[in-house]
Amino acid sequence: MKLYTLFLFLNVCALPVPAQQKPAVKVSGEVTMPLTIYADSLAQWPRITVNLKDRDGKDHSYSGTPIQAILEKAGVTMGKQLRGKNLSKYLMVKCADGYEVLFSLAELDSSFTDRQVILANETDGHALPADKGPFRLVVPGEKKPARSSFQVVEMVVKFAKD
Ligand SMILES: Nc1nc2c(c(=O)[nH]1)N[C@H]1C(S)=C(S)[C@@H](COP(=O)(O)O)O[C@H]1N2
Ligand SMILES: [Mo]
Repeated sequence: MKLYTLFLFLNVCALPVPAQQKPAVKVSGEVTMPLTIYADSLAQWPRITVNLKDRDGKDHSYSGTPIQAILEKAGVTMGKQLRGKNLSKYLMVKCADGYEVLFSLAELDSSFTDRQVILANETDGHALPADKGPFRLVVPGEKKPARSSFQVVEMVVKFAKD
């Protein structure tokens, strides 16, 4: 009888732990090291601040990690490796509400452009509000903020060719 109880207990212990619902951004696809970035781990990454006008033309500051640093860490072909066939790769950014925006890798690489696209978690010195956060892709230097996607949950790198 006791053995049976122990058996039951072990079975309960072996039940899968429910998946954590911690907000995160997954980086996958044409990467050598898939990553998951959690809200509390963004502090470990390099940080910069950029400005972005909102849809009403008002300036706001956003702080976060350059997207290039994240892609490099995941082993995406950036920098010297971004040539030849690799120039046909894109980054698709996916959001909690289904919004999706696309970038060619060259748009995000400092050997092609001075523009610094960041994965931001703060605006004007505060954490992003719930409806915009915890992560927003901030794309400075465009005429409108339509590609500055909020509630980012996934970033996928793929070849545009099949
Ligand atoms: N996830 C998500 N991000 C989004 C959108 C959206 O519908 N969903 N709209 C975009 C558009 S069209 C604009 S103009 C800006 C608005 O950003 P703002 O609130 O800072 O002005 O958010 C962009 N980011
Ligand atoms: Mo917009």
